[in-house]
Amino acid sequence: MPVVWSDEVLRHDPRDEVWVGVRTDGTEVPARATVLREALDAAGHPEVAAVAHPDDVLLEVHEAGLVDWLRTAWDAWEAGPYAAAVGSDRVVPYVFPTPFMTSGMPWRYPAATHARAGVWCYDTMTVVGPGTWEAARGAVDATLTAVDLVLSPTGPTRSAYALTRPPGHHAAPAGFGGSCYLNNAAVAAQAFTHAGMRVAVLDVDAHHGNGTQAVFWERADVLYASVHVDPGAGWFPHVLGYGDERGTGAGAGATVNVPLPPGTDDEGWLMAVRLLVEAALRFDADAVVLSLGLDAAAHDPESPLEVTADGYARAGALVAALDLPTVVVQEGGYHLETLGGLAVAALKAF
Ligand code: SP5
Ligand code: ZN
Repeated sequence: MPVVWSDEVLRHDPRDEVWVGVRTDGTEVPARATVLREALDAAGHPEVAAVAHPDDVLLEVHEAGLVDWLRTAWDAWEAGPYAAAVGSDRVVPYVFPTPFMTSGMPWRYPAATHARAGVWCYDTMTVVGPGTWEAARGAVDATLTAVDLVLSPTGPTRSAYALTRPPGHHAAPAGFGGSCYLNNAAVAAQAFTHAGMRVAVLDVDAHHGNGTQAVFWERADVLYASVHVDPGAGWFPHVLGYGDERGTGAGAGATVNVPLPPGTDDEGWLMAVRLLVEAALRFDADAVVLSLGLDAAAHDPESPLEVTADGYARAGALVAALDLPTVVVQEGGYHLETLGGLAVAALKAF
């Protein structure tokens, strides 16, 4: 299966992330993309260069305000006094105008550059630096190129893998966080709907993809189905991803969540993956977007799930057996020593 690659994805380097008020080592590092690329190349997957795409599909997924802010945030920060005055080399939000702050009143867009980040960013871990926009936008181009490959009538490929970084499934229409900026998987699904297809987004990242769920919450043409560690057990994104979230309006029933307890191993996790695949069958999907987080693996530092490489291989086989046009989008996965092997295992059956 082709691996769609853009050099741009290496340009985002969080360096550090601010967690519970302290700067800790960034987890979503550029080396993730490098180890994935090398492992997939060694396993014989051909590489295809990402092609630049216009903003139209992206702007159907995200509000223009968020996209414009992301495009300009670093330049605004650099122009401000922040580097010189306080030594800050990354955009980190400081005031969050939550509904509990604005209390239904007509609030204004902040005048200060340092107050703007919190309008769009909902945590302190997802910093913006030089190259963040270019990397996130390059990941969107890789994603749309993968969709093109799969939809091409002359193309020999029924599935393609977009080596996306930064990841995307926590990015909502107007809010980003969880190391995500632009929602690659949602962009892929939206692009498939332009071909008149019903799309199943199957999300096996260890965390609930609150952003993707938000994009399609009221949509009848895109199923969002996710297996993840139970937010009720204290895990990110904490406030969404419960089993009773099923979508609303036209989208009622087109959201499926299977939260699992910390410590769940292959057997329990694969049972949940089977539920996602069955949901895609019931939904009568014409295309699949697989949000492939590799952080459910046992060694991953960011999740307490205990999945093995064999578990990922079997999950890949379950999704591949749907035998539908499929775009695989890379999400989380942070254990650099095992990441490549996990990706190779997950893609083996395609
Ligand atoms: C795409 C994805 O997998 N995002 C995961 C976001 C969850 N991040 C939660 C971070 C919790 C604290 N981690 C401490 C890391 C210290 N550097
Ligand atoms: Zn994750």
